[in-house]
Amino acid sequence: MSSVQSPPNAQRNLTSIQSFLLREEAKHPNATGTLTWILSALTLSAKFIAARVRRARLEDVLGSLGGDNVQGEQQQKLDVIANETLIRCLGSRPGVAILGSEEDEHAHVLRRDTKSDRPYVVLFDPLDGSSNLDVNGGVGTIFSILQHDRRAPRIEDSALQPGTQQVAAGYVLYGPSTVLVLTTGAGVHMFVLDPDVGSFLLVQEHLRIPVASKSYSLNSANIGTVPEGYRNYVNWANENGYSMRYTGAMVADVHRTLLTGGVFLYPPTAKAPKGKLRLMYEANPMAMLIEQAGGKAYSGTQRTMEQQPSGLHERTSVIIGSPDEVDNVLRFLT
Ligand code: FBP
Repeated sequence: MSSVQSPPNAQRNLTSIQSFLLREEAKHPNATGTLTWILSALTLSAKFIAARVRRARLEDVLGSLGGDNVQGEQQQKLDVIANETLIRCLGSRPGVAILGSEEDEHAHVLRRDTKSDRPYVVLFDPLDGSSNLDVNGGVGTIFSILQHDRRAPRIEDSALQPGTQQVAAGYVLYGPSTVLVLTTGAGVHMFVLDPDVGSFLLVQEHLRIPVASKSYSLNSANIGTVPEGYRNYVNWANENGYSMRYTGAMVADVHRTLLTGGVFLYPPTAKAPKGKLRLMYEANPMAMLIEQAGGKAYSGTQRTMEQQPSGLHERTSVIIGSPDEVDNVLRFLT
């Protein structure tokens, strides 16, 4: 009789993300199952992308393609691979009317006949922080799901809804382990990919962000060109024993902030007067997750998710994290 004890977690939480989603779906008698379909397409994409990221150096898919994407940023080979993977997985699912990607200038309109049902809009950043790839740093996929808005003047404008309209949001962090964090509006839940089983297993339900923690995260190289209020906040935090952590990948910095508390900031800068991060597929989904976990998310002094978007790739400033720490930043901006 072998004496090797399997770790308690594996015994307790043999809940795959599929069974978790079906359990959540069963709580909504009018659910059509389409959202579950879309979320399973996203988890399938994450497994493919995780495998490619893991083998990137071995398969020589690191580095840039030499061209820029619609954001004017160097496009990494894996940006394109991740983008194509998501479009192939989501594109085959019924119920997806529109896809919007950081890597593509225009939204992909997959369905125009939306009279019979209410399909969804899926927006995503295929590989956030991709400049970290070459140095084996954490990178991730961020996604936001909205219901299609038939009232939109042009069908692709259906995506331009405030973050408060999101029905689901999440991210995948491709780090030492592959972690998926998800909300469908009923709390925040964390899954880890078991590479042996090939399934995302539930490891924590109803995550809550710590109310306060003396830690902030921003690119301090920009401190010279951010508005004065942010500089005053950073000086105050440094004088009050705060630590600073920054990886250069929003997914990794927000994940750490969700688990250990603190605040992540990307203020307006001289280079990016509106902020660098994208509202639709970076700031809004992260805002929904953090608010669902008891935190706060602001752009300047406005709640991020209340902003009315005007374009798929519009940028915004970000202050996101523990409620008390976000309040500490806002004190210096008002
Ligand atoms: P993409 O990699 O998806 O373009 O995301 C932008 C990003 O890399 C964020 O993940 C990160 O928070 C930020 O830019 C880092 O910017 P900077 O290098 O200016 O600090």
